[in-house]
Amino acid sequence: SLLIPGLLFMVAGCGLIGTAQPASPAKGIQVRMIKAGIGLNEDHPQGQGLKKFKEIVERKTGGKWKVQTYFSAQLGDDLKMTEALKGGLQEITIPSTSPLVGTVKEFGIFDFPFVFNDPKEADAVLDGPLGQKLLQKLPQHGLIGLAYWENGFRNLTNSKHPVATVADFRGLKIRTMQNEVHINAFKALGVNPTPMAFSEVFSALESKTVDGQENPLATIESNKFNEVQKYLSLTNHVYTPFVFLVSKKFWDQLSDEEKKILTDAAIEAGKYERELNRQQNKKSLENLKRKGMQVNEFSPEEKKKAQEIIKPVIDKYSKEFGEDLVKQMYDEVNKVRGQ
Ligand code: KDG
Repeated sequence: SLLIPGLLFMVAGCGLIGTAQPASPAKGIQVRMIKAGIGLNEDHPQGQGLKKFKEIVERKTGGKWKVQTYFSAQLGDDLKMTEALKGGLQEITIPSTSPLVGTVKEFGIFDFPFVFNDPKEADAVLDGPLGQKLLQKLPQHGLIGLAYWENGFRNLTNSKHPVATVADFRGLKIRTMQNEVHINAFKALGVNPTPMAFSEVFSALESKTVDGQENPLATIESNKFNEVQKYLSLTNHVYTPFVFLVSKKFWDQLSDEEKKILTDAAIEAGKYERELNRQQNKKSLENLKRKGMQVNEFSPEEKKKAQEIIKPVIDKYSKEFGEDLVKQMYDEVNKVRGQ
């Protein structure tokens, strides 16, 4: 028929016009496949947040983007996935800031114990000038940081005895994140710290390679640490955030419209995740008690003592990360407190 040659001509014509145009910058929304991986499992608020992110992005791109989600360190631990982002082999990961100090050492200020009193203070500082200043240190390392999500206040579990005083820390072998502040702060308390990736923690606890670990309540429950840990001490010793990372190699291919969709989705899903995590932490405390964990408080007096003991470590790292930056953090916290 007459129709077919006409169609062919049109297709060929489009092709010609297409090649005549400059290859970049990308316009509109392209078809893209995105690999997003995290260390925690699908049930954890972080997993739910990642699923929410997928749903938002796929909807806003009219299905042109497909987000493939990988949970429980299927693509590797925080460090491995972050390296994959730098190399352009993976598009998204959401690690704790703690193991990222090898890339941007200043993230270590969030490893200082007892900085925030509640999650709202953390939100204000992370979403404010200081948090944004730190995100801007990422692009020179091949990473784009779009938002902070909540990991939360960390609490100590172990299989030996309740930790209710600073003296109770002595002699315990505790898994820590791969981070010098954590390692040295625990050393100061007389702990034998054993840094390792999160994906190895359960079996290290089960085989008694370590006596304990520390993580937010939602993580302790969703990873069933209660099955291999008897004692839970509500130390709330540090608030470590998650940071939503995108590969810069990927980011640089995106149109402005795509960048906006991605950024908005990371923030919106992050708000959802924070809220979910706060609710889950309350539920997890009840669930962990019900499942047989012996829970104790860690009093404000003991916290003060711990702070005194750890102070030389904090002073040392304040110099290393920049005293101005540390001061800015405390100033911003005080501002939120209205002081
Ligand atoms: O997905 C995040 C996890 O990989 C990890 O960052 C969790 O806080 C964590 C830990 O203890 O390693």
